[in-house]
Amino acid sequence: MSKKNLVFSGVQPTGNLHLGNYLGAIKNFVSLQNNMECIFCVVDLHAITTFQDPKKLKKNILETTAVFLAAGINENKNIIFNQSSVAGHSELAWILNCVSRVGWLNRMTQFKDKAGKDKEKASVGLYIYPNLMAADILLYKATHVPVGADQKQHLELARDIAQKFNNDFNVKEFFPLPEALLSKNISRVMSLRDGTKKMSKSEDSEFSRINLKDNPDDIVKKIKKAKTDSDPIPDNLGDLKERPEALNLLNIYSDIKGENIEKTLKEMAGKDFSYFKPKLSETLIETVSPIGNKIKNLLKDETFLRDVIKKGKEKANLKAEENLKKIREIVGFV
Ligand code: AQP
Repeated sequence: MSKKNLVFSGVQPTGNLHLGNYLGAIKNFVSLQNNMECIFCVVDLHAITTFQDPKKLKKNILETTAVFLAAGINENKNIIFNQSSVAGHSELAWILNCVSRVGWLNRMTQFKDKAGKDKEKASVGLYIYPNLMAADILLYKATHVPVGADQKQHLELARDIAQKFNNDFNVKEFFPLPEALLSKNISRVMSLRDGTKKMSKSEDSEFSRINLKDNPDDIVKKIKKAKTDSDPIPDNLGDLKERPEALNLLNIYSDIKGENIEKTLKEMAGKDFSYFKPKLSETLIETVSPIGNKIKNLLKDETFLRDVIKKGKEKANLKAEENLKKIREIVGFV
């Protein structure tokens, strides 16, 4: 099957973009743009699956656009746009709602985590979110999707939906089966307060995450307060099995340095976290602060940011409409 490679990925404009979003996904976007055609989307339709204050949502859509640009995504080479501006996402999502199965959605662990104990009160949108994610990807016939490990299950569902659509309508290989591209070193950045939970925007404690807009003082404070234990750093990975917080900090350090964790363990073996933490803060400040400063500067020029997503929308819409025309025909719409 010789299908043209195409990357699609999205980030929700729900504020507080953090180190997990950057190391798990956005950093990967930046390297992929050199070898593949890429579409990067501010997924505002996903954001409203939990209530968003309309004023904050507008601000966050522009801020997420600024994060893409500040991280190094080239807006001329790639398509950057917001999801709600291309109506095809919602149209294909409805078609795929009718292809996807209730039993498949019931297995999605993110819905269980996000809906919590009172799932009767969660929005229907939150429940069918994975079908919309499948539509986002398949609308462009994307072949590769860079995501953090938390999205892997949704991507497997997108493959199942694509396969079922191809079988149901007897259009072999119409939709390519998209592949997840996980970051090699650290596909899941954990909370700084609890090494068994992922770093997340919605976690109440600011001390659980490093935000991309944090200033150097915040970073130093957060790393100082990050949970660890009193044992020294071991010389092998096996000894970190029962120490999730220690493993997380060492993983973050290694990923930012572009080294594997074994090399970090060689360098740090026998040292205490009181020695390691200032080194980690320094490394984080070198990487995060320039991105944070660029985000803050870009936010001063709202007209430019609006222009970037407007141009992106026009390019994305052309591609979406071309595929949708065929999809409507396959489904039997007149
Ligand atoms: N902790 C993480 N480690 C690695 N990757 C992560 N991603 C998110 N958190 C981590 C990846 O970032 C991309 C964009 O995520 P998103 O903002 O669209 O949604 P999310 O996964 O729901 O992000 P959050 O921060 O966890 O938000 P809340 O708190 O609202 O649930 C995705 O590729 C994701 O895998």
